[in-house]
Amino acid sequence: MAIQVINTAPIAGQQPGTSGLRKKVGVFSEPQYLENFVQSVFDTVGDCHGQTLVLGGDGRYYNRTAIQTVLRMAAAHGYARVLLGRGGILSTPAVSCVIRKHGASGGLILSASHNPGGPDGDFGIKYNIANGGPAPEKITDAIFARTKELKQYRISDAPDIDLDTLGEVRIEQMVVEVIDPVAHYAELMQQLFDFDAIGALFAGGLRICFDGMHAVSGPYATAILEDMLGAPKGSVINGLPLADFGGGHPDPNPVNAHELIARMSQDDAPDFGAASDGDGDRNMIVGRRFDVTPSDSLAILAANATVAPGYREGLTGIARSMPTSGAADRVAAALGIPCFETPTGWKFFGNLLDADMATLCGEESYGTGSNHVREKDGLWAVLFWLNLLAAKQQSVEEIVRAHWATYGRNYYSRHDYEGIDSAAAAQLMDAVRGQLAGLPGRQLGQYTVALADDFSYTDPVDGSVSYKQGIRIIMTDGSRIVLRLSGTGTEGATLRLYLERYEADPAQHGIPTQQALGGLIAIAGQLAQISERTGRDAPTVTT
Ligand code: VG1
Ligand code: CO
Repeated sequence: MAIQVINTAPIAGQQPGTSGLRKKVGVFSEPQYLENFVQSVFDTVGDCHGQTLVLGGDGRYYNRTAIQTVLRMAAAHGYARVLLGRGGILSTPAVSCVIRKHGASGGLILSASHNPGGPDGDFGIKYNIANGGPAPEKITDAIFARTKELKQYRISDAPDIDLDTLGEVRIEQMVVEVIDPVAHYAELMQQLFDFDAIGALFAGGLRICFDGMHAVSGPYATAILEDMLGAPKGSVINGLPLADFGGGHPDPNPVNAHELIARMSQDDAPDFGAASDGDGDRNMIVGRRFDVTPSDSLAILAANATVAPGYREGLTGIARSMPTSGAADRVAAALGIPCFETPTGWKFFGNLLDADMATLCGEESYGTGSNHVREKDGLWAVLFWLNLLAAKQQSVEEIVRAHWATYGRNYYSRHDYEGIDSAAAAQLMDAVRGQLAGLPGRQLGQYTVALADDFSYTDPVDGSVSYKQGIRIIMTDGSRIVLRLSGTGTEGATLRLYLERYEADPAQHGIPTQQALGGLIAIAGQLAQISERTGRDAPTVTT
């Protein structure tokens, strides 16, 4: 075994987006593509000697090859130890958990999360820091800057190691410890939730369906829901991680998780349904013939947090991404705690959690989490909901309707226009930006504009500022239209249109969502000339 220094040249476009670097598998497997990026990460984080790195991925195509490369490079940089999930598997929240538990200096997650996988699909890589959370922008910016000047990378010429046997092996001076991907995570969940009460629900006949979507969460859900909590075998469907996710798209929304939605719509539907995404950090919660909007889910968990042993003491604050509905703000106000509004992406929650300014965080994109780790966490949200069902002895739908009756309902929807022309998308955003100054005070349909801006965020902990985080048009009654471009896609651009309207009157809580938001949808379409500029007369995905 020897450490080699290989000459390379900068590769364009290695800029991390909302959540790491994501590209087509074909791009990632080009010579030196992965090596260049990993070298830039190691150069940015500084001296790795004696440090521990956590490594794992969501099992998608190219995962096992990439794991071997990262191991050889970590060995060449002096890491003392790598904690590697068996089979190269670790969910994103499990990586966060293991980093924290073992005092690792960081972790590399190999995943493109909710993006499709397989040889023609996407691959991705993300660096997490010592608190277990995604590297903040100043680090991802520095990594990108480094990719533009890279001349060499360091790698061991050691042979591949066996990824599937628990225990320790060496590469150069570095110990690779292959760990059970589930054990640490399951132990943490046991500390946070009332497993006896949830187990009693299953013993009493509660039926659930958890759709693993052939992605990383299957083994976690099977171990925790079926083996530890006693849910009947078969409660977890599509539980085996597959390199191509079984041909599906592991993005848990009612469109992609159609098998789950079909089951939850049957006459003998289970009482509770849930799905997670490629890397296990998202959650979709479904009742019988009843979908829970992610923004509502955050608000409901916050309002009832003390039912779970891990949150008995209450919350210090709540944080939500800007496009996420204001339902959580109403709960925060009632609890007398602050609610923070951050840009999209989990990296912005890290400082608030570290400073104990927020306990629960959430995004409208099926992401919810807390200070137990520094990532959003799909199965955690599912267990929280089960703990809530156990405490309330009510159905999912009853819990949501009761919440609306108390706090009012924030009607909410997101319209995605995927794979549109990048230049047209940029022009659309610029054209709306150009109108912002003239909007306040203007009457649009039944609404009057109160505020129109391009959201910028000043981190209350370190004072760093992030600009251009999404256009928001806020009406005098609090209704909102938000527009931004996705930072996770790999093909063309994706326009996201977020719509929100608050309704206090319980008699008005039964309107179909798209109808309730019809006025705002029409205004957004006109302001942004969406169909003219995208060439689409409807969104590709509506959630
Ligand atoms: C999307 C979501 C965002 C989420 C991000 C990563 O980003 O909107 O809320 O944090 O994906 O989620 P964007 O830039 O495409 O809107 V995951 O589960 O793909 O890591
Ligand atoms: Co994800």
